[in-house]
Amino acid sequence: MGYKVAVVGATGNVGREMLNILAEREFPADEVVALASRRSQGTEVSYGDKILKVKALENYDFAGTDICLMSAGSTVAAEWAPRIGAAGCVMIDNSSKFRMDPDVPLIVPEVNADAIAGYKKKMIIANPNCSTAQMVVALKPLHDAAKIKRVVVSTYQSTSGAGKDGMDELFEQTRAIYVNDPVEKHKFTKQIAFNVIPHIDVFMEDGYTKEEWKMVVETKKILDPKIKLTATCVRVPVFVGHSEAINIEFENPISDEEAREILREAPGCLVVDKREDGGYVTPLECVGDYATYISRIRTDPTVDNGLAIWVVSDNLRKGAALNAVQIAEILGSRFLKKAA
Ligand code: 11C
Repeated sequence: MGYKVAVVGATGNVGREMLNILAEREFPADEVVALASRRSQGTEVSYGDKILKVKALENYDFAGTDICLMSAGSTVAAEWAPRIGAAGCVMIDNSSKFRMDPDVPLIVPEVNADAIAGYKKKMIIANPNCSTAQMVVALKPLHDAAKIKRVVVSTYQSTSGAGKDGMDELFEQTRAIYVNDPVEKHKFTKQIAFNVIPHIDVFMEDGYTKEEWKMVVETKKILDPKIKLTATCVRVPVFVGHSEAINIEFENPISDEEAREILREAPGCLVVDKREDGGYVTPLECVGDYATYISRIRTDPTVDNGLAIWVVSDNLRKGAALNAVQIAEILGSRFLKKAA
């Protein structure tokens, strides 16, 4: 007997990818239910070669559902978490609502899969922010090898991180510029077409943005609270795929060649680092893939034991849907143990 899985937010960018990945990876589900707000009721979404009709979340009874993949934002997650848990269903939440709750595990399977065991306290497991997820996949094997002291990261984040509206705004502004129409701004505070915007999520009192703060606190919770990290998060005119330029300072010596060999063997990582024209990965090339790609591995000579790397991944997949499905797979095989 397999699992009954509900995907909440099934019509969104991430919800659709959750359904794709459940099917692609042949998650042992007897039944998959697509849920969304009443507005989307009846919308058809793909699950492998099947078409599912979206049901309204508000009418759904979670009794009998084993796992809920939630990608409907913090408000919906907070409202539904107690009801979902009370029905005996484990919620894997993609929002930021529960990430820093000490009673909720925050998981990237390649880094801290064992912490999933903590789900029993609240029946919730949190999925990290996309920019954190791909970064810690690359940092973990290097941390194990040479102990990271400090990280300086600059991100180049695609518009899909801001949802379908963000992607539409990039498309519409680009079209408007080519046909000489007025450029309209709705989702982003400045024009995103042919531009970059050093601002993701709200500003905090110290001048950092919440996206930058999330990278700090989530890395500490997932990987190691002792790691110091500073981030600058930037939105770029790319549809899918987040990129990150990361400078790492280690406690112990590690050469670029050692780092390359370690990353080649590391789970979830794919090294493409030819030190020649085009011998690196760009966001366009990572779309639809599972891997976290690592390129441009080189020594940072400005600090003792320093490295610089370039990390690219599909933010809708490893940054969201894939990570959630990987968590569900481990939850199923190690804890719920329902499927054969
Ligand atoms: C972005 N990283 O690119 C954000 C999207 O906390 O889950 C995901 C926000 C989050 O805009």
